[in-house]
Amino acid sequence: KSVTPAEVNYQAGASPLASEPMYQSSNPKAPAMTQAEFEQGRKIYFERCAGCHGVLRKGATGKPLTPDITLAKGTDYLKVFIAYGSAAGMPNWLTSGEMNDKEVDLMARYIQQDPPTPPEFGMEQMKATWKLLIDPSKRPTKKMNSYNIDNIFSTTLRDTGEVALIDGDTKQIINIVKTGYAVHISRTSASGRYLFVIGRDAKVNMIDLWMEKPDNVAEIRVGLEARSVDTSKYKGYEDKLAIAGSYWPPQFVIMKGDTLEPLKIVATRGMTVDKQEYHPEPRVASIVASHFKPEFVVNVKETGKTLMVDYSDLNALKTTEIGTARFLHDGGWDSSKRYFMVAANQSNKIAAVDAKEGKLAALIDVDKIPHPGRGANFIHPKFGPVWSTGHLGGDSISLIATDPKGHKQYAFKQVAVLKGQGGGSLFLKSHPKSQHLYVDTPLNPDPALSKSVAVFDIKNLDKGYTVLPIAEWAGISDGGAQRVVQPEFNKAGDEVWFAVWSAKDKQSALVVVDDKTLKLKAVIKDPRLITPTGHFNVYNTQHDVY
Ligand code: DHE
Repeated sequence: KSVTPAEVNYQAGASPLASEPMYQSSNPKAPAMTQAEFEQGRKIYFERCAGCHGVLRKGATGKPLTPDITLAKGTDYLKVFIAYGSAAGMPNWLTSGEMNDKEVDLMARYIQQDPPTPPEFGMEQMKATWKLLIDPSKRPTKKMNSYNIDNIFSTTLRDTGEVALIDGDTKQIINIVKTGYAVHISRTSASGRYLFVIGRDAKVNMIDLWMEKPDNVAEIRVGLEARSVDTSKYKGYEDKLAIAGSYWPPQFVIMKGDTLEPLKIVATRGMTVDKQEYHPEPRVASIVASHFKPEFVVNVKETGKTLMVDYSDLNALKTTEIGTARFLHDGGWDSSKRYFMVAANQSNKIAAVDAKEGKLAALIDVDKIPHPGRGANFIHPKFGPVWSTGHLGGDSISLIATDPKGHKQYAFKQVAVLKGQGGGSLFLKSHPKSQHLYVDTPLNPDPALSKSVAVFDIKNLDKGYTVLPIAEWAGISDGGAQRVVQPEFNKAGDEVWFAVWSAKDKQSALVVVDDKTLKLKAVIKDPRLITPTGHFNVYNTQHDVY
């Protein structure tokens, strides 16, 4: 199975585990390495390789690299692979200039050693990092600012370990809040008052939007590496609980919704859905809160299982384990919020999970490496309500019908495929008030495509798309490899925001487009907006409008 360069770039981000001390057992059969060489190998491994091959090298997007396999191949064979890559998607680390001869030799020897194991992270470790900065009794009892908090955007500043809170009405920065390293997502509590932010280093920050100047009120580290956070949304449980899932250790934790006090940790290690073999490192990918039951929907990547975790009694915890497909990644609700549509990206499938019945509704084949973000919902003139995804591995945009009541014959089938600008797409978006579907292509190797987005007219999907030159509109003179990433609507659904993501030492911007006219509406530039990537509108995130 081949992997595209876009996918490799996407996965090969540095893991915060690079700087963690780890237990190492020596392997007498492996080629000799000095302690210093070993440390360097470990660092490179976590910066370059762990995203695809896994912390324990059991394999995910990339092949397994455990010593039983690598020792049999030997140093010379492994060196060729590392240096020149493979058609299946292994990068050419030497010829691309990212590693030198010495490093290639070092890595070939390193992967024949036993994988070092990062430490576990249980209740004692979590509690030691937990900081209740402002006790709930000392917080405002009403909104103390004049912001229209429903229309605030929380923007990830990836390389500074911060989020920018931006007033969606005035486009002014309200505050730059310190968070974890390389923040991944922001999610809003059921009431819309609190924002939860998670960093790649598994630090969760809780921001109170009622404060005169919204800022952190609590923080905790829930592990050593993580990507997902959400809060309880079922009636009667609004703002009561929060949940965060981690990549390492493979587990999730349920916390108090007003303080982040950790209450219950659950491991995700276990058997895979297909071969039913033990996996020691099943990472927690997307998590959402159900609107139908007091449940969190937890998607476990390497086992290919969706866990419906009933939070009504944390001691007698009931979990419905739904077999879906490997390797689960990102997803979102259909417009009825009954079906969770999640990408099993290495199986090229979308799993539709029925949150009302607690079972798999369908597994739908799509193109190579679906990557929906939360996906985009709209009403198709013929097929009724559809949910859509773009792909990292190709230019197609899949429309999947999601209305088994009104459009039974189409339900959970891929009913149409649109041709977009190209592969390397990460996110797409529409809005109930909009007639448009916006599709980004930030990881496409062609700068013309990574700097622009495609817009489809929902009423005339056959007409093809219009291209919006978003990066050009940002008017950044020093150029560089800007990537336009993630369409996100404002609360009213009449404007769409995009991040123009430049290198850390270059100017970035946010570009706002008028949804009716598809014309430029505003450019937000500020020296503090360093490497903006994801951005999350409070209201739309709170109500799962996308
Ligand atoms: Fe993401 C969502 C994991 C790289 C921006 N990303 C997610 C989710 C997961 C995930 C599991 C779903 C969270 C949820 O809904 O609960 N992302 C990973 C990776 O493992 C990966 C491939 C490699 C890594 O090193 O982290 C990765 N992601 C990236 C990026 O390079 C992006 C483009 C820029 C960045 O900020 O790092 C990026 N990911 C995002 C964004 C979302 C996301 C903006 C939320 C989309 C949404 O609409 O909700």
